Amino acid sequence: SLHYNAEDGYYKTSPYDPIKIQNVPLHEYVWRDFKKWENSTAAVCVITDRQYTYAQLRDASAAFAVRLQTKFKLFKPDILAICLPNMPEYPIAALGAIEAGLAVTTINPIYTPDEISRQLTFSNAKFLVGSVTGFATLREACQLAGKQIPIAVVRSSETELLPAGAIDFFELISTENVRYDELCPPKDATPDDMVFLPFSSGTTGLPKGVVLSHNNISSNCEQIQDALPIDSLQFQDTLPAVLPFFHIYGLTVVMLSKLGKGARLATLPAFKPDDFIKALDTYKGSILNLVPPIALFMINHPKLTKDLASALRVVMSGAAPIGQNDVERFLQKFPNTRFMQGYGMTEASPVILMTPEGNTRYASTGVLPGSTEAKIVPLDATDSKGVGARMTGELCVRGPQVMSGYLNNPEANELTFFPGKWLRTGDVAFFDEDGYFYITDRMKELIKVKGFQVPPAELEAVLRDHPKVLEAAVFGIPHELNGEAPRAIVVLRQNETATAEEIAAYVAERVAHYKKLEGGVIFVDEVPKNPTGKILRKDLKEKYSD
Ligand code: 4UV
Repeated sequence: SLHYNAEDGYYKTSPYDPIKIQNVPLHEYVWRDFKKWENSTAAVCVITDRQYTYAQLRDASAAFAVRLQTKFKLFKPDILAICLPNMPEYPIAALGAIEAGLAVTTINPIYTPDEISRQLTFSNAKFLVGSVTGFATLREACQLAGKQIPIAVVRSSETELLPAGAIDFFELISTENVRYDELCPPKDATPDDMVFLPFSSGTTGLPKGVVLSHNNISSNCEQIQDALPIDSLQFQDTLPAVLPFFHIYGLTVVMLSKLGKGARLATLPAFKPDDFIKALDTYKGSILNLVPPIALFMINHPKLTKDLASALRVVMSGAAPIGQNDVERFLQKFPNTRFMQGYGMTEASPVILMTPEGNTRYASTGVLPGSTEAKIVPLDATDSKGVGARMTGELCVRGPQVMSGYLNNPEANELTFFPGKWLRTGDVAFFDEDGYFYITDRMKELIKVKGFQVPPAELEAVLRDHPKVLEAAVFGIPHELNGEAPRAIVVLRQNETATAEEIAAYVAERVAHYKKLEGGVIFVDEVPKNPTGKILRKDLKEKYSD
């Protein structure tokens, strides 16, 4: 319902009952009901079929926790980095580290050594978990960061060779000869301690460490469960886990909240059409979190018929806008599914909005989950007072899932919160008379490609390193399949010449492939800026989008 007070103006509260704050360590929360399904499958790899029951997953995590402490002397407040594609061992690494009292920073496994080294430096991680194929990249990243940290590597089978210099992850999770009583509970631990440190550029600038606590994440899991229609998450439902676990959507919504409910995660290391279809067909995927490009794939791919997805009951899209007509086309092809939408951001663990039971307002990203409040602050406002129904402005939220702030970054925190702990989303939205929210635009500079973050500031820094480039600015243009594509305008140094291909190739060598300048490079005489030197991003879009 809608409220008003002198300080906040108008603000909305959730239609759901408040959630219960859990106040327990996150691994205990995830395992709270584990007895109910201990012998059922928790995670299975769609490529190799290797799998773990809930009991095996939990025991392996605990074994990992013991060895992190006893073999590597890692304790609170040390940070462990995971740089893995989706696989059944991912939750073992994450929940084991948490049980040892550590916090976890999650790194995109397709990052370049440069990108990884920045996150290692910034997070000051003391231990790395990676894959066999990613090992060389991790070594290079450590070298770039000037770090010597142990790297444990997950082999995808017992026969896959361990690279020289790597630690065998399987040895660290072996339940043989492990003394669980040697595990020391972290000293002075509280449920408000950091448990995850994912990275997000937020409303401006370079990626920053987002401090998320045990209570932030468990609150969001509770909020998600309460807002899910009752029949949409059943015991041993299979969830094709294609959204990457390093991103908060995959981490909380797919991995942690579903492991807490006895679901079966069918993990996919990357999106490949045949593997994805196998997860739906052979593994009988029944609930599915996706991003809009995957929904488009499902609509358009001739091989993926309704019959192959016959087990599929519930689909939830998020991380980027999806068109109402695409939702309708999806439901025409898969009429036996329920289509839901979610909206969130890393800084909110992530869920901020979810469509409720029986929703047919497909243009809406939903209503507020339990214990969450929101207000709409007009873009031209001089204060931070919220306005009423159908008026647009910046969406601001608060609730138990909202981060305490970015790590070591008081300036960014100052910009990101309005007084009263209101998180500014950087998204433009309004709500209707029934409390349904609609995201209409993004005012922050962030570009989203296939739902992934592409911070313009990061690409601008890469471009500025090019010897021929004087200045550059990056913005997003619409892209039919991926949502957006990054485009650069570039000012060359005096007397230099270059081709657009040359500049784009330079960037492509240094960033993960979804950050490539797919939207092209345009040479200009100057970058539009305001008197204080800030890039006028609105002007960029208006002037150079065609
Ligand atoms: O920080 P981030 O990369 O976080 C995400 C989170 C997506 C989620 C989370 C929980 C869900 O249940 C779900 O369905 C999706 O992507 O990027 C945050 C920004 O992404 C845009 C918006 O600009 C956020 O500030 N965004 C996220 N979801 C939507 C969206 C959406 N449904 N519609 C439009 N934009």
